Amino acid sequence: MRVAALSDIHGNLPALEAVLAEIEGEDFDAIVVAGDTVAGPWPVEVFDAVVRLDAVIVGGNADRAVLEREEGFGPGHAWCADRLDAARLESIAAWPLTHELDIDGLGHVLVCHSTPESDMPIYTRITPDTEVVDLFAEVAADVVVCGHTHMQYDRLLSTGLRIVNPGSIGMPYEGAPGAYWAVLGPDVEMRRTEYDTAAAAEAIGALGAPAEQQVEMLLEPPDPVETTEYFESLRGS
Ligand SMILES: [Mn+2]
Repeated sequence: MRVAALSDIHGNLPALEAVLAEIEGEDFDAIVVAGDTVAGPWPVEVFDAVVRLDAVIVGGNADRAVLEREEGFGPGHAWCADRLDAARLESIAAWPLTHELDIDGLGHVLVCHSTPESDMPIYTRITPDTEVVDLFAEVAADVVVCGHTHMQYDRLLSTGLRIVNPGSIGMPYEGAPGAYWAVLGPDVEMRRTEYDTAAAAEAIGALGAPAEQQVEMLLEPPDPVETTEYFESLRGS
């Protein structure tokens, strides 16, 4: 079984389309989406695209922020909610926090945005082992596939639990432009799909979407080492 793991699309349709073109050319049995799908410049188009894929989708904090029309956490959540009709908003509200599946070579896999209980905790590739172990103390899986921090990594905890973050399709903090995702099964293969980020940034500007921060990050992707240190400074504060 081969599964495409996508996360943090953040309403970036050109990025998603580039990845889907790559996926179409290969043999995948399933697609999982680890949250933060619709909050961004093309909420409707991205929602429709992932639903058409018959993908397994879990909810993220930014999807929840759209539903709650949250202000101050990031721009544009109410703008996104205004574009999604009642039926789509109802579907988004029904996205679960977790999904579990078995993948040959990896074992039992749990997909969640951050942890099975919450879409909010921040942990990175360098968060102390004991702290990440505590976050997943209740998890009976071989692998956790998560999103949330927009950086690819694959780490093994002292308990034997493997944490895989496929990175972000639509707003990566990787230093280099592109759409980041992963192939699951029989092992884990990290991918970066290139697309025209300058054209995407221009198209977002033409939409009038309140996504200045995303545009900035597409044009000048944040450095992953600095971003990891920044996230670590936020933890526990
Ligand atoms: Mn996100």
